[in-house]
Amino acid sequence: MDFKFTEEQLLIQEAARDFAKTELLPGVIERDEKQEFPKAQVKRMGELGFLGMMTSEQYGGSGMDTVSYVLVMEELSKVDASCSVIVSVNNSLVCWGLEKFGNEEQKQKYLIPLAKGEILGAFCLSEPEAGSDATSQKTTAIEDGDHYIINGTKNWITNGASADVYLVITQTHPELKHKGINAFIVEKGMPGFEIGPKEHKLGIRGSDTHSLIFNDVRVPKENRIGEDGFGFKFAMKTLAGGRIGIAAQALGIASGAYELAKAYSKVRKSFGTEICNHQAIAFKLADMHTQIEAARHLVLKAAWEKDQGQNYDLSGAMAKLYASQVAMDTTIEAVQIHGGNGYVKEYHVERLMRDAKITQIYEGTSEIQKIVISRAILEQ
Ligand code: COS
Repeated sequence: MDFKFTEEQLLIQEAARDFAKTELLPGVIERDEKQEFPKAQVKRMGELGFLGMMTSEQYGGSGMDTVSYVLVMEELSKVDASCSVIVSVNNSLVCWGLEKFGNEEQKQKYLIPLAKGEILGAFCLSEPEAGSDATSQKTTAIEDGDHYIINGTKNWITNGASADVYLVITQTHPELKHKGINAFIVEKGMPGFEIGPKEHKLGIRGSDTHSLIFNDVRVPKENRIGEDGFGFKFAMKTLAGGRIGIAAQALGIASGAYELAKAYSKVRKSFGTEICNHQAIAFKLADMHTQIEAARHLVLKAAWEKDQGQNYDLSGAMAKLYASQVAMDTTIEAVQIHGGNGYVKEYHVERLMRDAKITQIYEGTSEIQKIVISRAILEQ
């Protein structure tokens, strides 16, 4: 057992910390308020290699391990969870899925520019009536010669308007249920592909979330990922890794709020002393620190298992379930420690509290994680 990070992991962690402080922090409140997509910041993250961290160098990525990726996710999320979700989706759901399951032509055409950050990706599974119940896909992809014709609607898609390439999960053979599902690479601008209205959200307001509408969109057969009927497995396997990224995001939101609350408690005075000297506050900090450390261990363990080539469905689900709860609890307490100041935007913790909530919902709700965990432990 070795709890030490490698030199390379420490360097990338520091690089992400510096970047978050110097390039994400300025303007983060305004971007949240205006629901402004962080275009310039995403471009910089691409240049720094944050958008294709785990993709091998051969396909334009940084060739790093999952541990490095979660370290970066934590640092970015401490400051700007709207930026980190973009990193998470592009890395875990789009680039990873394409490198693992795409064919060589798909990798050359799409993965290389995605991993380099020259273009951005989106992952489209959720539908108005298929979020948790992911096998109930209503979007159809019907074979027509050398093409498939896609019809339907996707909901709550991260990078909805900003992406260039969309991985779209569809139903081709409804009679086969989940075994009839296919995943396709759809390009922005393909005729019949429309971007719906932007969602007005509680948190991660800088990330742009849209519904997507497909009206007879003709997609060439070579854009199908894997064999006919592989789409559901593709989605499940990809999401299992995505959950590690979101767990790291939740961890970052929690540790960002904790660091702010701790610093504030050392300067804010009440009853003649800094508030950290009141046990009521010190004990909150003790709980926050302990829970964050426990979440960090779960997140790193899941990342490590993935790097070792082990099955990480269970560890990833546990990491997400726990870290997202810690994110919620910690940010609420961070607002409480800040008192009235916690309720106003300048102190950042109210935004982190709003951002935390989504980590219990997307890429599988907490209830879905409990299904995954309970099934896995009962099989053991
Ligand atoms: N890796 C590989 N395959 C998996 C898998 C995984 N992690 N999880 C499930 N599968 C496979 C199963 O093995 C099964 O395939 P076979 O019939 O060939 O054995 C198939 O997928 C269907 O699985 P299952 O019968 O368990 O389906 P359920 O309808 O019970 O759903 C859950 C399983 C709930 C785990 C799944 O629907 C899920 O993860 N839902 C949440 C989706 C989600 O995260 N939505 C958020 C949208 S993305 S922001």
